Amino acid sequence: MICAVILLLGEGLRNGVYVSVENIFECQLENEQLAVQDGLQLLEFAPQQRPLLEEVHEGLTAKEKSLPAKLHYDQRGSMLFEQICEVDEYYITRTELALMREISGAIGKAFGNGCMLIEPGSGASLKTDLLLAAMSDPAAYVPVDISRDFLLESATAIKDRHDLEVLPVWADFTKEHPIPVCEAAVRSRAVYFPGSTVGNFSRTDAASLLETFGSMIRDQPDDEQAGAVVVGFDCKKDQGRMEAAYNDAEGVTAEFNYNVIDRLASELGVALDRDKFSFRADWVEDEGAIVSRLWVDQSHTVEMAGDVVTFEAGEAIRMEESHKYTPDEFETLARESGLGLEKLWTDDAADFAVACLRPLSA
Ligand code: AVJ
Repeated sequence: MICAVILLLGEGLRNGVYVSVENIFECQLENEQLAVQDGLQLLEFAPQQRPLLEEVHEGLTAKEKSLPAKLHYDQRGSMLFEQICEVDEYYITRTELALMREISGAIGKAFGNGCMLIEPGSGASLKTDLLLAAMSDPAAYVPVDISRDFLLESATAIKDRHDLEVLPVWADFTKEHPIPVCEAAVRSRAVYFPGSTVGNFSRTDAASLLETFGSMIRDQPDDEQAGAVVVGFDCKKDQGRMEAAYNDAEGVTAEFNYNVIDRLASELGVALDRDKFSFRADWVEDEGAIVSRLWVDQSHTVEMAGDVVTFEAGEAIRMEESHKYTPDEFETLARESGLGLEKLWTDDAADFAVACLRPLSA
């Protein structure tokens, strides 16, 4: 249970505990606050978020309609995603976990002693547990997430299972944000970005994301060595298998998408009716991605943000992109972001890959 009492601490302690990396990132430090909750020091760097209704209206009035993929992950959506991970067709999660069981020791070695592990996106998954257990004398675990509740939940879970400093950061991990300073000496930092979450970003956005991760682990002014960025991504494979993974027979993935429609109605008063849409995910060759869409079955209009928006039969709302890469394509992407491929692991069938990247010298 997350305690409702939040204690905001004063400026002095904040500066004493956390050092903002102003030299690396231009942070808007006015936004930054330190809260203590459940014995966790939470660095709050709540980003200025656009009003959701505005973002939704813009997406649904664009030439090609779309909704932000982040809308999938409310409580029910996260539960549905966990169910997706269990369906037969969705190979990603089980393949990655089996692979991590094999290679976490090697990744732990690559990180070395006294490494601070930074995980963008609330993690606390079994994969994180494996990695932390494989690391030698880790300095701290730093989960970064935009959902304060998920962040505190995962930070607490890790704290319960591992004996190390846990320093959550409430921030949008796609934007530059400060990294907390921990009590233990940090010899290097590593970023762990598993789950093929990188696939949810367009190629261009994925490149700038990797660049941001790279800037977080580059040589630090003190004794720190340059660290590593470890990314799990889904490999290109037989089209039928990729499409089946996102069109599961039980319809869990469809429900995961319809849930977004229900949320718009209940949370934003945007009265979309799920029965007027059909879900389908398709491989789009020139994007190198599975694109999930809700297709409009019958033309209708919906009021939102003081506007009336038309949905024409045959058009679609783009819900999510899941980009896939060959190992070579991923290496090229990393290089464009200033990162070199040190090591790449895959399962025997080469369905899923984990890459260990290091900063290329400038
Ligand atoms: C969590 C982004 C990796 O794209 O495969 C699964 C999300 N969407 N089924 C993916 C998802 C539909 C998933 N990622």
